[in-house]
Amino acid sequence: MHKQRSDDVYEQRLERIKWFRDARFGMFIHWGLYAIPARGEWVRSMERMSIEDYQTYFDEFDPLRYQPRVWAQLAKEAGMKYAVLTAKHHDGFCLFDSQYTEYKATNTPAKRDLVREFVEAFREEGLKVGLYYSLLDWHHPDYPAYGDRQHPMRDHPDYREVQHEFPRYVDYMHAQVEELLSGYGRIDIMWFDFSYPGFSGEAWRATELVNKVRALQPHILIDNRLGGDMHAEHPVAYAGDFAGPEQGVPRHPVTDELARRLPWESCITLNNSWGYHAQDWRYKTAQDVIRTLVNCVSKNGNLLVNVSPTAKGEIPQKAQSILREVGEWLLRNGESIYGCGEAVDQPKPEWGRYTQREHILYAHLMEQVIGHVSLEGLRGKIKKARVLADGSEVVITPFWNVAVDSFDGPDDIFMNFGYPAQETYPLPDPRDTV
Ligand code: H79
Repeated sequence: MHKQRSDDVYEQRLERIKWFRDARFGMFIHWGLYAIPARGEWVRSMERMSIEDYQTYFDEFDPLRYQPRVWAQLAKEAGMKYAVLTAKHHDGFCLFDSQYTEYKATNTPAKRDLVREFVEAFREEGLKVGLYYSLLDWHHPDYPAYGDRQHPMRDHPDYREVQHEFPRYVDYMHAQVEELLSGYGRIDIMWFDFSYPGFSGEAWRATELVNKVRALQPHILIDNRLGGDMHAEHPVAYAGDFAGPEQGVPRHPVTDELARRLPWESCITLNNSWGYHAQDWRYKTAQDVIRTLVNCVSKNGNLLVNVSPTAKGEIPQKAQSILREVGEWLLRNGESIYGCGEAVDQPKPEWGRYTQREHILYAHLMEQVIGHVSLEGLRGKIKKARVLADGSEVVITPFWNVAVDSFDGPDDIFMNFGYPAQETYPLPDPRDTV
């Protein structure tokens, strides 16, 4: 009986999450007042700034070159299929015109509902839209510093004397989530961030919250940061639709206690900051991003890559050029990413990774190989092999225990290891023994 219910929940999620699995690659956007100090989105906490210290950024926030259509076009060029914008980050500043606070973009010199423009522009470009909403709120007077280990005011001498009514904050938070999910059309992802151990789940009245979310947007996907254990055989209602590892890729496909595959999404920064950081020049290369994307897909996961728009509303040129380069690769190799997942019964090969869709196995060559690429365990199972990027034939040599022998091509594939155009080989029908 119980088992039946659990299976239903699992199956319903599989159905709901289909587009997400197909999409595989999305854009995270961290944008807010912290773009002005330009030292990352945690600046208020790290530098122990009071609300007053931070107020100057509110008073001058004026993103004159904010054109979300330009962001959406970049996301498309990058091959991304969805985007998630910080409607509110930990500093409590709302990019949307909330009726429940004055701490919002419409009250700054920007005078615009930045979330509305975002959802409209991204939808217009055919992208799915998600909203990030911080459960932490360092601005709201009823949000308790004692629950938040990194609250900017936590050690402030006067702070303990301030009267808090935490339930009022939770009401506020619920009301804002409802506002976002009823006033902005179809929202595809609700990305809550985050819970501390012991300050999670029902502390947020999470069951009630998730029920409201699903009532307003039945198709919506919810991340797993409200709390609860996604991996349980019978997860609580708020445990989420997908796991959300941050700044890393899991070593194996993510599974629950019954060893069933769970959807997941790794979110990573492009340099080392989420919010705009003017001095952070340590960007990943396009190759890093491509390899990380392949890594995720080879384990059934998605990749959400962050961009950090400036206070003026532009995505830095460096980030743009990296993402365009990734998009260039995806143009020729996207078939091995979108709608693909882990290879059935194929362990990770020595030279790279496999992804698979139905009967096509994609071999991503990521390491320099001398001589030949060994396709262990596939002897006699490959009908034919082609270079995905240009369609050219790859010679299979059964002599070497099933190997793709080196060959003279327009570009030697083994010199081109890992990047960019020719790393991917479709190997049709591995399960059809010839
Ligand atoms: O929104 C982004 C981050 O701001 C938020 N989640 C992503 C998506 C987040 N990152 N880390 N955390 C929340 C948990 C807190 C980490 C901390 Fe720290 C470690 C807080 C203080 C030490 C990271 C490093 C933030 C400041 C320094």
